[in-house]
Amino acid sequence: MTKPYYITTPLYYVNASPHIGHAYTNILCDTFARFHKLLGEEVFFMTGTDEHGTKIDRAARDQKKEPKAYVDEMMPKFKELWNILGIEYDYFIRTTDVNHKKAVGNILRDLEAKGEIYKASYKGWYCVPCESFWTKLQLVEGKCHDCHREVQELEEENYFFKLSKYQDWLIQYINDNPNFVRPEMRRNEILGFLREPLEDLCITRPRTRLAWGIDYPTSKEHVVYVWFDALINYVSGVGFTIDEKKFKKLWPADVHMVGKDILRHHTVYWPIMLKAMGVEMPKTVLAHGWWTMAGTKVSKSRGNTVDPVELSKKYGVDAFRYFLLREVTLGLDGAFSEDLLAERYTSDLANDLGNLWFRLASMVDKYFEGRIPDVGAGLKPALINEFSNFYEEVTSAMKNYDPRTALNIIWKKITVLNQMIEEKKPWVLAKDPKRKSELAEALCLLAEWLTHVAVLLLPFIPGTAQQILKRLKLKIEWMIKSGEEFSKPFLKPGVSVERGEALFPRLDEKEAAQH
Ligand code: ME8
Repeated sequence: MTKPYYITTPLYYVNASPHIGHAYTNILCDTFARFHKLLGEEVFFMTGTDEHGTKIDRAARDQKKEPKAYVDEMMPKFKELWNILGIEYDYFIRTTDVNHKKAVGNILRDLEAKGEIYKASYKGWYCVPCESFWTKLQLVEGKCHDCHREVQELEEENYFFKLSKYQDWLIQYINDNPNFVRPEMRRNEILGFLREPLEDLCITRPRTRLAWGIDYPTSKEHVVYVWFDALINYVSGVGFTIDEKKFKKLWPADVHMVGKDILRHHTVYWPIMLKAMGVEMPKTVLAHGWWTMAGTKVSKSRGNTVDPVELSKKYGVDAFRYFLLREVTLGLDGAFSEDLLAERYTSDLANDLGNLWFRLASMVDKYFEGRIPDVGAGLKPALINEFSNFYEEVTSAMKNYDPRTALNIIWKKITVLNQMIEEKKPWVLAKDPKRKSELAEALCLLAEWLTHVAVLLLPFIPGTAQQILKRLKLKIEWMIKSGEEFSKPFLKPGVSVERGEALFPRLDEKEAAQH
């Protein structure tokens, strides 16, 4: 039995509502998950929320709430957004889940028993207003890393995880496994970082300073550092130390999708934690870039967030998904502007895809009473190759984690189909009864191609792709297991087509309809 494709998102902090950045990561993962399902694979897609630590504790206190009550109130905002955006996850994990907490305790006990953890006195620099503890290296000109205010030296007892012991192993591992850290520029960045000696990682906080965390299993005075807790979700969510059968079925993850901001946690701390635990490495950590506005990262702390719900309402979920997937190459930063989104909507979706559907359906209506003409054995065998090349190209881009290229290939085809209409001029053929079979063949060919386009669009813009297939009376639960299967015609001869409303109404009309 082949192992299911296991894909994860980061667990988002619940101290603010999700914004376009969080939406981007989840849309990427959803698209890959759907693509692998389309290929007939079993998929396990996990997302969730990171609910412990100083940030959350402080946000709760600011609102005069208990941390647990606060996270219970905030978490549903994420589920609601995933629902709106059509994110089909299989499991939603919260770091406050009982099973997760159990797994963290089990792992720590085991690592302590193996001698991977030690207790030591820790000197650091503490910023009182930020309630943050910094190492000397993290200070910025001797001041707090975040707020640049004065810090004071503090000493406290903590538990440490032996990161440094595994530095040489990690460098070797990253060198030997070119797909472990992607894209390549991030791999180089991490190898650069590893040229400096690694410090052991302080994995606890004294309860007197921070009580909102998972209990450290062997000391009542400490709670677990939020990152050590959160990273474990990738294994606890699939049953590690709780349900070994499930774990064996799903681990290792095929890909941890993350933003470049948390690359180091995922490509230094996490692999070393797994190595010390004696657990296999995930196949790939893939770091995407940032959405920026006016040159700065969109983020809750900078207060320049873009609301995905508003944009999805205004342009439609598929247009929002399409824009994020098409506008930037996965791995690079992207400058967000609503004008660009509106431009993509009009040019690519309304004009290219929307019009293609509209013209085809109208001609089938007008010349063949709404039925796709039956051309018998008509479609040329050469087409089989064309379908299968199309499938191979798109699939290979997606297997290479490059949804932008996949969409470029699909849109190139859409352009060719629109050109075909211009060249064939079905309205001229229709005037000549002797050319009726030529007309039938042209429309049948267009309809077949559009069907193949729609099938490959299912993972990217699921609502629209399903709509097209529905209008062509095709069932929408697609599974293609091979290029060969994709090469066959999909349409039933003589099927009646439902023209329907415009797939992407003009923006001015859409706006008028919303008021
Ligand atoms: O870091 N552009 O949570 P977080 C693109 N809890 N993606 C962005 C983005 C932007 N401007 N802003 C945020 C945490 N993201 C930890 C993770 S994992 C075990 C723990 C996305 O709420 C991107 O995926 O700060 C980034 O890595 C993540 O949100 C950070 O979310």
